[in-house]
Amino acid sequence: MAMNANAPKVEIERVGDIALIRIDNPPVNAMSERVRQGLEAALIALAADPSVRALALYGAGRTFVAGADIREFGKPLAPPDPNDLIGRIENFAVPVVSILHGTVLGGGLELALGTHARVGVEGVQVGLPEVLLGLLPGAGGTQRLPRVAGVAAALDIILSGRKVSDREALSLGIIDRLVRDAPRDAAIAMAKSVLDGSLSTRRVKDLHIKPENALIEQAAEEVKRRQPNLVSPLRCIEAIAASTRPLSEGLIAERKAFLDCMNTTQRAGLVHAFFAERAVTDIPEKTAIPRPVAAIGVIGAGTMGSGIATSALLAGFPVALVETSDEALRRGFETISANLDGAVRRGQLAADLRDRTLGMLSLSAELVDLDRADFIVEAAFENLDVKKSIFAALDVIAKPGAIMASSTSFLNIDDIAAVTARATDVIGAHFLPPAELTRLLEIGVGTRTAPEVVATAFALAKRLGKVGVRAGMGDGFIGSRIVRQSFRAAERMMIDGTRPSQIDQALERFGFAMGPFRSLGLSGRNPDQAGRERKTGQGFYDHSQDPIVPYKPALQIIEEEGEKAGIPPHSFTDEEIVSRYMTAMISEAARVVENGIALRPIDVDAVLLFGYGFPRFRGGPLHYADTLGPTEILNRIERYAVEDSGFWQVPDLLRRMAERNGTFAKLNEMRQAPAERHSG
Ligand code: 3H9
Repeated sequence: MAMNANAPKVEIERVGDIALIRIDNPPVNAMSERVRQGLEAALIALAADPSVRALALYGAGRTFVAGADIREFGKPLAPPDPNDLIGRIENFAVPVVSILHGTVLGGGLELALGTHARVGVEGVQVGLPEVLLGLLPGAGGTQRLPRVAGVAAALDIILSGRKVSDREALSLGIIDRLVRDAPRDAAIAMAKSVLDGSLSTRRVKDLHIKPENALIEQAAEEVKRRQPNLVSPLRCIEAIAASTRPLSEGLIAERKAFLDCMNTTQRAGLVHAFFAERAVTDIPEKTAIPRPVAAIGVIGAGTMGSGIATSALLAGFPVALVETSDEALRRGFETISANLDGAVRRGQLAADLRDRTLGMLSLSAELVDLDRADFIVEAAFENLDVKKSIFAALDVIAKPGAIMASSTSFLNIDDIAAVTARATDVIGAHFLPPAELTRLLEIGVGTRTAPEVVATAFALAKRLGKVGVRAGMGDGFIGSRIVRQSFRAAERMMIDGTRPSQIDQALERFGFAMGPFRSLGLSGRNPDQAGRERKTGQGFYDHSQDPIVPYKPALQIIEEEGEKAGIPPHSFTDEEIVSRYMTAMISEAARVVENGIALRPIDVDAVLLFGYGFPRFRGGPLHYADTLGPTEILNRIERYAVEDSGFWQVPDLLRRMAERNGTFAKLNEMRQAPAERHSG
């Protein structure tokens, strides 16, 4: 989109005795330095104009202000300070109304809370999502939201970071009225309503707050229990607790907590994760035109196939599901029904739409019934011969232009494509279990895959609400290959005499959603498979207990194996466990970047964050690697290599980075198309 970078970000328009202030900073009207300067200049000019009787503030484009400009984080805050600006609005002599449309988040809502009345345009969502970025609302949100909505609602909204719907915002008093007009029309109409007295105004700073000490304490206890690693939630609570003091004092407490959080590595990690989700869409094929996709086909009704089918149904697609036997189809149908019930419980699917959604599913034991699907995902057994025979059959059945995807995690897409006469239409679509929930979709691009087929897979990922990440061909795509290597490091520690449960606990304390052995035990989520795993000694936990406990026979086998190998029992400390596990993960990730399987380090981060439960506040393995520095990682590998030089080898990329003072962040910048680099 062509944009004039020098165009004013804030403009005044006079309509009689009303002044409209329009904020125009695409794409989301972030409150950047220039927007703040523009607002300040406009307010100073209007304050000096006695003919102005009311102000109305609104946003151009798709939304009112969606927050502070996240790209300015980590640098000193340039003037004017948002608090001064919002104070200037709150103290303005004539009434100021704000018109809220789109997603009014963070600094955007804080700006609106400084105005004397807030009018929502239908469909607006409001929220203070700073906690999701490792921060707290730093421009009065922790002080003014409790004043309008009460401490309980403020705790809920600020600690969850969730988006509040238009109706809820109205009922909580965050907005005063809902209208249907376009923002500029609403601005004129509402300023007139203020002047004729039909829309009342007030200054939020003057509102009385009811102290809720018990609620504050309860929230703090809960946060300590549920999010023991995170810094900002407790600081949010501390700032909200200060809201019972006069505004000027509360704002000082809020700002101190805000700046403390701004300086944490967690904030940097969470902001990195925010941009990672968006950076992965920058692919070489982004200018290709996606093919239309109206119907989905899924082959395989196991946990994976059923999860993929559920995901597609939830996104509104009709789905044809194919399996070899009626029995397998029946089980698939039950799994999908149960998945949809889960979606209803989570509020992801309206209860009254559940049956209709399930009705979009058709079952068949014949591949020919995929003849109408535009995008077919094969989720059969992970075996090249099985996949080849399916793709050879699909080649005959699928309609021209249909995309044929394999949900393989390790097999080479080129080998699968080779059995068809349309290798350009074959692609990898690696979903992660549980596929109806996990956000990652690794898109494996074969040597011959056509650009528009890649673009279609990315467009589909977006429609499924997933994060598509491009992976080139190699031994395993990005995620499974990296995780296999870190798992091997965990196995080595286990063979050396460290209990799997201890390894899991150390990594869970580090922030992983689940330790490697625990996730292995769960990978086959149906009881048959878990039972088999246990019988073969591959399961490390007894999942029949709640909470699950280490499975004794498995531990016994491990100890016996260690004895046979003549290894004395040895327990690594938590710190050593994390160090070895992460070093193995980072090394393999560096190789995946080095040989081009991942486009950039940030793509690897996205894969681990959105597919493998990597702690978001650590930003991904390669963002975390930068916090250690390449020399430290290199030293660790060399130290471990003394014990096992076959496993621990320094990737060339890391060695070069250590020599040249490089970082993965710099590599991200270098591999970004020049026109797209953030200006800073
Ligand atoms: C804050 O406000 C602090 C204050 O309390 C205190 C101050 C003292 N800044 O997501 P999309 C970019 S903290 C800069 O694809 P959507 C985004 O990177 C902030 N850039 O669109 C993308 O760029 P690109 C609190 C931003 O329609 C493009 O805009 N606010 C910002 O799916 C489009 O974004 C938040 O945390 C930003 N604030 O979703 C809100 N926001 O095209 C964060 C977006 O180059 N933002 N961009 O990849 C969001 O949640 C979503 O972007 C939003 C739109 C819902 C707004």
